[in-house]
Amino acid sequence: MPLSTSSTTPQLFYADGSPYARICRMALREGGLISQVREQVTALRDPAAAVLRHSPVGRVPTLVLGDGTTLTETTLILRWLDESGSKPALLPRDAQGLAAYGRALGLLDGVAFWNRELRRPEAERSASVLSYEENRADRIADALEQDVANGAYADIDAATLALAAALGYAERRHTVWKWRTNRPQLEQWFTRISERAAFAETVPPPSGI
Ligand SMILES: N[C@@H](CCC(=O)N[C@@H](CS)C(=O)NCC(=O)O)C(=O)O
Repeated sequence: MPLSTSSTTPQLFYADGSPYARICRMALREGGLISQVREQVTALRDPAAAVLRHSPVGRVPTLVLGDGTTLTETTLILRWLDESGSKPALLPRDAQGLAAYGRALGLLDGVAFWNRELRRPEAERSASVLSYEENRADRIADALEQDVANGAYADIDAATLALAAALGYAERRHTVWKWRTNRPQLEQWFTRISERAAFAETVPPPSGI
């Protein structure tokens, strides 16, 4: 399916701290579609946020197509990129690839939830949520340490981009989690992926957490 002409260029709404939007931003670069989609920064959790003019969901990533159709959810946007000619294709087709993508997204969801709890005033934080999410992140990262040692997350696809976004988020916006400790394989993997232009061009600002 060819992409739209310039008057109807699709717009990808993102926030520079969002790891989900970063998956799509890296995907655009890795898949050769960056010149055909306009990236548009938006505020979040703000009634004046630009993205709210297109979607009541108000989250990023949000992809607004030339005809006004609006896609939310990272995986659905990756699917649209694949159908629009992303090379390489991003969404895995086999069960192993899907499992790897799900595992990386599970890590990202958990860490994002943990981070959200830390952004609440200290008196409102739940110690049990913090502890549960830290344990979940460690548990998944221990499994990922083995996966990477066994050769997983080697291709440029949704699984690899999601893992890069999750660890990149931990690195800059969730530094309370010391994910590198006792995980040399994951650390080496992260060093390698960090060298890619798609990664370097989308590094999020630090959050202070
Ligand atoms: N399940 C969504 C998650 C997206 C998400 O949580 N985005 C966050 C930024 S990292 C957001 O837009 N938060 C603003 C809000 O919740 O209003 C996806 O896969 O795209």
